[in-house]
Amino acid sequence: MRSLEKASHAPSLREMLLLLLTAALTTPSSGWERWAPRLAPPAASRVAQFRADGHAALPALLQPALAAGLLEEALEVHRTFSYEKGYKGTVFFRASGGAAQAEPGHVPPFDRLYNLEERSPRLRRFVESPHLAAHVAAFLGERRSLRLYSTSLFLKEPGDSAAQWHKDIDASPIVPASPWGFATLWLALDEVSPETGALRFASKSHADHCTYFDCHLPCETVDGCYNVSAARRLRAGDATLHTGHTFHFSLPNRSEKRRVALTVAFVDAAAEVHGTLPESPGCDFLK
Ligand SMILES: O=C(O)CCC(=O)C(=O)O
Repeated sequence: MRSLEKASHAPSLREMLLLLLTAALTTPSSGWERWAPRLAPPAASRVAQFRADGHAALPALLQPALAAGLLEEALEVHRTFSYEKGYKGTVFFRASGGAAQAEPGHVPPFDRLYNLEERSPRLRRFVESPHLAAHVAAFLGERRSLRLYSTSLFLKEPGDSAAQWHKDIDASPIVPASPWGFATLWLALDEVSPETGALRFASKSHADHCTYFDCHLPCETVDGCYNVSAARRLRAGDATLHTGHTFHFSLPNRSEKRRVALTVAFVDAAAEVHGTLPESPGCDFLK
């Protein structure tokens, strides 16, 4: 009798499995952790390359499944806003809920959506992950404390144009304490190749003072001044990192394939962030 009583209180194997399944499906963190993955610390050689050149490749930063999930989320934000409105161009999502079109009258080279985490809790979970910031901080300096500055989706359809030479600092009203106080993580969510619109960087250009406000190039053109990196082939989940002071551009999409990248820009927690850029850039060739 005693043993029967015991048996009636002990859950059967079937009940145990059901309990486990229910727990897995109802725990708030279920599936949630995958959007903020722990990342292995970068190799010292990669950090050294980044410090010397102002840019570096971060192969296989994200698991393919996460890259696919981010792509799906980002495209959903893009679809529900841009495509339903028949709009192509640049959109800033605001925390207040509104979406504002930037650069009225300007024909953009490709679709750019900024701050899309405002429309997707999963994207927010990813871009605000302390693991992601810590990984970037390891490139910028061990003790650096970073905060999220902006995120963007850069979507290049077949036929879309190049992005011209620029430094991200040119378009950002921020004053980091040093060239290591601003960096952009550029995540490939599709295959990237020279044909679909890969990025190219001017190595060591981060070391020369040149911002939206004031620019002194050591010679006449960016290509003439620096060694320009080859266009890297990337798989979904691969990334590159460049400082806000590193000149870069992206090639046009001459292929039949779409190219999607998600960028996450970080600034030094101590950087000054202003509301707007000055009316006219001080640097002639950026006008
Ligand atoms: O994705 C692109 O084609 C352009 C990216 C870019 O200009 C940037 O990351 O600042």
